[in-house]
Amino acid sequence: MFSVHKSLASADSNTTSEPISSGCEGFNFRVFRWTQTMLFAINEINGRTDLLPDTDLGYVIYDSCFTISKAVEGTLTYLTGQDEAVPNYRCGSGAPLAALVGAGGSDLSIATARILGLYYFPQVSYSSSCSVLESQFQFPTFLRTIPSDAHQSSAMARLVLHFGWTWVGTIASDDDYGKNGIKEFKEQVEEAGVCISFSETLPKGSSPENIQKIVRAVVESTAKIIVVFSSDVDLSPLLDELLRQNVTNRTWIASEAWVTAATVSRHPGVQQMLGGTLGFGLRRADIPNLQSHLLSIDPYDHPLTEEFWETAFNCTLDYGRALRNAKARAGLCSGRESLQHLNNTYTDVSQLRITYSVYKAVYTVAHALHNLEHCELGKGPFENGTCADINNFEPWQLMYYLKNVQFLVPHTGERFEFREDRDVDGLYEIINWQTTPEGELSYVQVGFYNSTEPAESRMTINNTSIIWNSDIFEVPRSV
Ligand code: TCR
Repeated sequence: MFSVHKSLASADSNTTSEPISSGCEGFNFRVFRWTQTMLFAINEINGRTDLLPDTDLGYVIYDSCFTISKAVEGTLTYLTGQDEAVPNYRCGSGAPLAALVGAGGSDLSIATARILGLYYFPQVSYSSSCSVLESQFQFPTFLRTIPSDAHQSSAMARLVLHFGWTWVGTIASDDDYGKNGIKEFKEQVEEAGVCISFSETLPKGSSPENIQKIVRAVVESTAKIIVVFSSDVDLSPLLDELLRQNVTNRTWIASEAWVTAATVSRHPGVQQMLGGTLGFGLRRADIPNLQSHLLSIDPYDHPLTEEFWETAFNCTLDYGRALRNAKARAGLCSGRESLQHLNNTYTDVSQLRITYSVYKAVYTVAHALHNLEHCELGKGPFENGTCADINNFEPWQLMYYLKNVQFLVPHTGERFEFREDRDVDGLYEIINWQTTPEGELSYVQVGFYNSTEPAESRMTINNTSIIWNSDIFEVPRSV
């Protein structure tokens, strides 16, 4: 489950006709790359003779549209295998359903995990990092390949204290991710004597008045350090307005969800405003062959690939539809356009961070299934040493194998396993946005954070390699 679209198309709330499930809008190229990475990993696994040799993985993709209701609807459709919300996951498709990879943001995963938890059905999330999801009591079958934000909030607090800043502003997205991330950050810095100049919440959906209010808070405050816990999607409207009003001379502290977001850093004219940004990114990986997979997709494969193509090339694939639909884009495309020359975040494999997390999530499920399939009768983990049947297992049986999975991730060699609490360690690169001679922003790693180290040595940061806002080397003051 991926938020391939950024929002619901306007929901009609009148009740004079039968309500229908709303469509979605705002195609997200970055998330589409994650979706294709899941397919890439599944292909890779199905081609292997050492991992699940006798079983092929299948998939269904649900678009959660950055919206809780879509995530819930998708989960129910997935469990029922039909368009009715009647859980009956044994019958549906014939092959047993294994696990949900998703659902996107934490607010969506919290909703889906509550439903899946009822059936003890496993969910492996690649991007839901909210610390609330740590609760095994509330979310018994939730696992993730991204670290909990408990680590990131501590890391941010440590960063602020490291530079001696005592007066900062905060901005959070209006969801579990932003609110919890900022709350935990604030608790830690306030305890250390830092004062919060302002605390603003970004609106979901369009709300020019709220955006103006936040801009005013930023402009009027003397705090020059602003900590933002938000995804790029929710942050963009604010940045547009700050840019319009030419608000510069601030240092921005970025949470993982926007620290390497091309939608922000490649936005025309942001260098002045956002140069010098410091933030936390997941560790980057290289996945050979992923790019050729991304470039080789067939536009006619699926409605999503079709929409991807039309959005990317700003054209219409189907001549008949172009004639019928006045809203269709003007130009026609042939389906043979070259993705290679498309300068788009979809084909950019230089920042595989969440992408790598998706890759690991798929492998986690594959290895769990492999171990389930190759269980030895009499030595199995279930009652009296019994095993589960790969063609007809129960969700809790797969859950057992997921919790205990251990493997080396292909290509990177990283050793993967869940900790006792089903989370992974908090490892982050500290990233600084520096302007290149060509006038573009580049992401430069200036430090590292490792939650498994003792407190004193968790954060290493190379002060002299940081270039601050307005291209200076001196640490900005915020008192
Ligand atoms: N956790 C966020 C969602 C999110 C995200 C991202 C969205 C993360 N990283 C990158 C888009 C792009 C981290 C959450 O809600 O838990």
